[in-house]
Amino acid sequence: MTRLMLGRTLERICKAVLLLCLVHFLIMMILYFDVYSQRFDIFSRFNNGRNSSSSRTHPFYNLSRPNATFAGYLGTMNHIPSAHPEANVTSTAKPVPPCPEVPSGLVGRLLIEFSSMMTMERVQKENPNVTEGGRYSPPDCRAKQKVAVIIPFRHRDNHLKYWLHYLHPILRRQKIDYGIYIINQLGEDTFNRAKLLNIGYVESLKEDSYDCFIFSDVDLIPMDDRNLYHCYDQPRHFAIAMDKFGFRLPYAGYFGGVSGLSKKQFLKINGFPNEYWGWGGEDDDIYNRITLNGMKVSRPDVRIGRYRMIKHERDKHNEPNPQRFNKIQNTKNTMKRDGISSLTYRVVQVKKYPLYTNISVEIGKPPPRPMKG
Ligand code: UD2
Ligand code: MN
Repeated sequence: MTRLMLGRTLERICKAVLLLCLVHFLIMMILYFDVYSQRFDIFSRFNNGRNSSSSRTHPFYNLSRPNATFAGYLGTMNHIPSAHPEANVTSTAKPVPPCPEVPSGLVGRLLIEFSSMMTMERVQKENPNVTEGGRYSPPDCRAKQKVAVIIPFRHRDNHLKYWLHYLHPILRRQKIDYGIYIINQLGEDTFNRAKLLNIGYVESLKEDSYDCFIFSDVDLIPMDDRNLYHCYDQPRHFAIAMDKFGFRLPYAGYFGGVSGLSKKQFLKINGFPNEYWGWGGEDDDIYNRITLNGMKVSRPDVRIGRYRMIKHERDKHNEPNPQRFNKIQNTKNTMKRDGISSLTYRVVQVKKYPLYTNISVEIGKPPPRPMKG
């Protein structure tokens, strides 16, 4: 009899354990798909918010979103940001206070992934508060600087979607007053990143009185929103710890990826060189310009300046520039004549999209190489 009872109890315990395992497995599956696929928008059924910012109240839902953090997922955050401040703004004419040095809505480390499909429609839905041309200013405080974010571009539409998906919410949380400018090189001649950045400087200033210019590759996403996209006392290098370099600065004078200069700093170095055609060297030239003009590069903490780069092959017509090693030896001589003061180009079209302004330009081609011998 007692044996029978013992057997039954054991059977019940086994059943309960099995059931628990099943429930656990189901939860893991749901989380797995939400994190790695995003296409299975399972949690959105429990979330009535229209945009990504309102989804921030659910830490799990957040994980694969631009607001996602490891800390939030692990429950180690000391706070989860409340609903987006925009929602509480009324139209009373009260003057807004200056924005705080360290915005309170930052979430820290972010989970960045590029495996899910991204569409522009989705990114637009996520960012209803961004106005035409990719403009935004914090509704509840006055930012000290107006920031133009400038992206050199050609045939990277897929990367641009991810960039917008991640960066708009980050910049919003950082309380940046900003505009996004895509400088699109027309034609198939050799790519010229630094010249496009110079054009971005001139063209964005035609749109507004920007104080600060942040130059970003289209494939680079910050992994921490404490890496604040504004200008500093010295020219700023933001992308200091990239996945492709093992999250370390590849060399002391590295200035590639994402950088930021105030108007004054930019003009002090005569802008960027226009004569680097093809891949490489232009970032080192800019670094030389900064140090030769008595400035220092400022950088965030290595734990904060982390970036993920979307994997890609080298583009066509952006082959490594064989002249780059020679050219970077000569910055001291060339910087006065080659720069913003000697910039020539032709704007073919300025088009305002909901999340960015596209400026398509003709920039010419490299001068013919001198004949050998
Ligand atoms: C590195 C630097 C980059 C620059 C470049 C040398 C990093 C993360 N970045 O990038 O700042 O110094 O070397 O020139 O180390 N682009 C297009 N279409 C093209 C070619 C380039 O849109 O056909 C743009 C795009 O924004 C891209 C950027 O130019 O992100 C840099 O080119 P890349 O990504 O091919 O070069 P990469 O990753 O070696
Ligand atoms: Mn790249």
